[in-house]
Amino acid sequence: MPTELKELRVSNDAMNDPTELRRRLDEEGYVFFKRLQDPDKLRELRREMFTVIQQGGWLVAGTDPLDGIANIAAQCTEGDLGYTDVYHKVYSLESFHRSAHWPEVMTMMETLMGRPVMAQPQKVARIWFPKYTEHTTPIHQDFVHFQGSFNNLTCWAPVGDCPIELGGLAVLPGSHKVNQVLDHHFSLGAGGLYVDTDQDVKTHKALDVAWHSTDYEIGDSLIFPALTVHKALPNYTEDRLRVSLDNRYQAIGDPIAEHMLQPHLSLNIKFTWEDVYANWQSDELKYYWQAHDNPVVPRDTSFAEKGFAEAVELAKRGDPRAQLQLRRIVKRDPDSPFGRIAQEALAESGAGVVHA
Ligand SMILES: O=C(O)CCC(=O)C(=O)O
Ligand SMILES: [Fe+2]
Repeated sequence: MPTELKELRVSNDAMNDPTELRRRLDEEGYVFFKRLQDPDKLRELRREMFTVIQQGGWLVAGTDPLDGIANIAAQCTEGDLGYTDVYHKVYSLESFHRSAHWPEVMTMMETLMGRPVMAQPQKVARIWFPKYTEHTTPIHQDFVHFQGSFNNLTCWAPVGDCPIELGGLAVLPGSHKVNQVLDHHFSLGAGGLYVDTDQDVKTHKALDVAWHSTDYEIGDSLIFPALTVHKALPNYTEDRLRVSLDNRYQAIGDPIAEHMLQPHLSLNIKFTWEDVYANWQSDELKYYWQAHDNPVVPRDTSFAEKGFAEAVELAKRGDPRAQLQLRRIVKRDPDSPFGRIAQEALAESGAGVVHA
């Protein structure tokens, strides 16, 4: 463990003590469990996910998919044209969706919330290439992305062991006590928005703490509410792909943001639940959320719009990361309003539009 990182507090000792678990969640802004999820089930899921990933060309051909040995030449990430070609195949696995409903996870969520809970329809998997650290998930609060309610809980769990160098999740304990959505700025990496904690620590004492993480083992699960500040660590391995589950849970009856009713990464590309369900064996989990009457609230696009406006300004001033981001948007979606503005900004900066 690098010296600047501290170990996550393990809460297995309090697993059967809801009051104490909620106290820890309120106090520390996260709870972490060793082997909350069954390692055998996760290994089976790993085999299925990595087999699809290998068929998509992201693992070295002929290697054991369970080893997760990345084909570096295929490097790409969320937001890249081409990422969804493989991601959406993984996303269509029935077993992947089912894992978010495993009783061990649902029971823990109900214990923590003290109310009946629903897994939000939009499940998320993260597939992170090695030696691609510029695209590491930046410091953020989940609310800007998933919205709905501050009380929503995220459950993050690697699909396999995830030692520090493979780039697991790190949290700032107690940071949820800022009790507000912090300013988020343009960044590369999942979500594309980051909190400048160095800056914000001056106004928010709760941010003046050390990062906590761990050498995750298969089954370990980190659970935190929507305002807890967190980030991923860089994947510094030579050749290993990091894959993790990243699911959200809400109390039944709480509001849900409209985009969480859609498959992940379907805003810029047509990808429907019918596409997801094409090869499912069972109907049990199809549209399961329609049985609940959660108020649906519009997506607040202001966070993403602000990040984009910052990227445009930075790109015009020659910032290479912002220019890279705009090129990716142009490649993905040249004729959208964002795509057009991005093309203009790149032209104005003198940077080419090609070579994303
Ligand atoms: O796995 C990642 O890189 C990002 C995960 C994350 O930020 C989340 O679970 O909310
Ligand atoms: Fe997050």
